[in-house]
Amino acid sequence: MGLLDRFTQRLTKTRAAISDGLSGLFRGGRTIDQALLDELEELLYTSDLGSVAGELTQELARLHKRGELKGEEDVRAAMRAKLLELLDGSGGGDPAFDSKPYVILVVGVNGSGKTTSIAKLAHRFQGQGRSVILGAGDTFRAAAADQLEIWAERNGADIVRQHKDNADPAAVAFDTCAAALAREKDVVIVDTAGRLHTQANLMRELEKVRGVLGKKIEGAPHETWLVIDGTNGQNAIHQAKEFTAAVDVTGLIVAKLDGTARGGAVFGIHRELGLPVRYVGTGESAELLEAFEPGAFVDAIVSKTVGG
Ligand SMILES: Nc1nc2c(ncn2[C@@H]2O[C@H](COP(=O)(O)OP(=O)(O)OP(=O)(O)O)[C@@H](O)[C@H]2O)c(=O)[nH]1
Ligand SMILES: [Mg+2]
Repeated sequence: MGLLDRFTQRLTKTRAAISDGLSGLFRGGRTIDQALLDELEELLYTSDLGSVAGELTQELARLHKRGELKGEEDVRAAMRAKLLELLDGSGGGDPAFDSKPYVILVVGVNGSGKTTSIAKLAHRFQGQGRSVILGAGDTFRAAAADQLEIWAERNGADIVRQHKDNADPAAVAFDTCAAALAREKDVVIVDTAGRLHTQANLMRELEKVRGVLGKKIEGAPHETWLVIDGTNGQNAIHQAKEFTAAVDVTGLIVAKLDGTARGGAVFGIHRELGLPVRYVGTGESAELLEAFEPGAFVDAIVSKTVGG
């Protein structure tokens, strides 16, 4: 099954909101007028396109005035073009892996999907024949390391952790790098806490972890990926900005896009943060992480359901 089919199958709620919503608007042979465009705008807000919704409908109104928008098919085509334009430069996928070990630091607010996404990344990279070692840098809760360890044991990935609450995450980062070098691992992925007593503490801790990684391994972290909870839609953008302001984030992972109609937030997220979307999470199990591809994503949520 290709990526478009997998997206279509997993992003059902966002697809229902946008694609099926569009079919609904045109039911009964309605023609395009301002009322229809207003309803379309509302529908786009529902799927969390935010400021993009107004922009998109203005563009459609402009095309309609020029006589270039005759019916449903034209609307879908114009939406597709505009949405693709909004995702320009957002495409992600795997990094170059041009260092060994290649070090990836994963950050994000608590509950956003960091640890799950790390398990998925490790699964993906191992499937490509790379050896992976995980660093349980979320030392705020011992349970976080347990979660990662269970997964690592099940999948034969190495893990470095400490066995007490509030251990020093910088020490875990140090030990993980040392183990990666000694065992000649290809990829290091370091988990982090999503919450500390204050946001300032958290950002200071992340900087310290980054400093340790860079001291042990030249150029590390080679990537710092911010995990965003896709179900939080527009709200996630504000939280994400706190991270990107404090830490040099190089890419995004938008998790939980399967469970939400708010997948349209990806457009605002990319625009507001100006970062590539490397991957999206489309479910809880290890293989449900997709390299983000704007064309397939837009088609999956905008194209007409065959026979629908
Ligand atoms: N449906 C779905 N659930 C997901 C996805 N990614 C993560 N989750 C779920 O979201 C919840 C939180 O995920 P975690 O990976 O523990 O999040 P975290 O950022 O590590 O959380 P903290 O360690 O508490 O900061 C878990 O119940 C995951 O199963 C996804 O792509 N789809
Ligand atoms: Mg976690």
